[in-house]
Amino acid sequence: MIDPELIRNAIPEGNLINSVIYIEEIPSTNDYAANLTEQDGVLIIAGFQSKGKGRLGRKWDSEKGSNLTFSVKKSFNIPYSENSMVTFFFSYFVYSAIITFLQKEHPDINSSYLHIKWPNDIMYENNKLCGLLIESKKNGKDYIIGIGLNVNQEVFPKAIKAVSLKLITGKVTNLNNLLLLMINEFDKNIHLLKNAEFDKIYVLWKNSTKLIGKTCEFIIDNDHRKRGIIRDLHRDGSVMIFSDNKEVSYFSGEIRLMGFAASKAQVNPKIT
Ligand code: BT5
Repeated sequence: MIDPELIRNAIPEGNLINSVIYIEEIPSTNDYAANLTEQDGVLIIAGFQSKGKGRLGRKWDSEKGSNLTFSVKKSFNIPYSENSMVTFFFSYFVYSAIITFLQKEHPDINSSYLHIKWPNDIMYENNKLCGLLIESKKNGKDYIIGIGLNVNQEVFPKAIKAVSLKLITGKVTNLNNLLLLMINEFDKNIHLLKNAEFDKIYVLWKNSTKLIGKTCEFIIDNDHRKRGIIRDLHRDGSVMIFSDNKEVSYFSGEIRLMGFAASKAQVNPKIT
């Protein structure tokens, strides 16, 4: 169970989070954050979301009290054209926090099976462990970073190919410790975003994907899908798919990998 007092007392001061709101049950932490007048550095945690949101109108379903569902509301002074960096930053540092957790608490588990799937899913092999929903205003400054991480949930509907840390490790994880580990990971590295070190962020993110060269079905929308090869992941956030003898870049859509086989990822590259 989340202990909001413990989180408030242990949260690193200053760089990222100024206040912590815990609510037992709300429709969506992202929607709650959007309606807050307070702008900068708010962490909103839900015990349960009755209408958790995914991207493109999809749903995020998470069992009561078992998982982490939270949002960070934060302003970043970066050009709108670079807004994919916020996605890259948070996806990468969620991924690296999970790797740190697994290596420290469960060294027997193969953390190299973790990877980021475009645009911002954290996968363990071919199953989804964590999803991020990042919403921004056109001014390019105000962001809501919503994170759903499956921690102690053991049963998921078959159709969604989900996994949790409990299913990976066999052990129950303390939600407070894990949340603090993630917030510390963001806080420790937030200077990369603040100092516009975009090349570094992009390389970290790109190196933690395992997609380039893989064959996929690319779902553009309900009526359009293509089979092709993933050629590149661009700095602007788009993915380049080679299909029908041409390369086309897409900013939204979904990748379904065909015959995924995990290969070793670059784990925790050094940040200099
Ligand atoms: C995402 O969307 O993966 C973004 C999820 C973000 C959730 C957080 S929780 C805190 C904050 N407040 C919110 O309201 N949302 C954010 P997308 O890539 O569209 O994936 C959605 C799809 O993932 C669904 O259509 C299902 O197929 C699948 N899915 C739903 N719940 C899942 C779960 N718990 N684990 C794995 N997959 C799930």
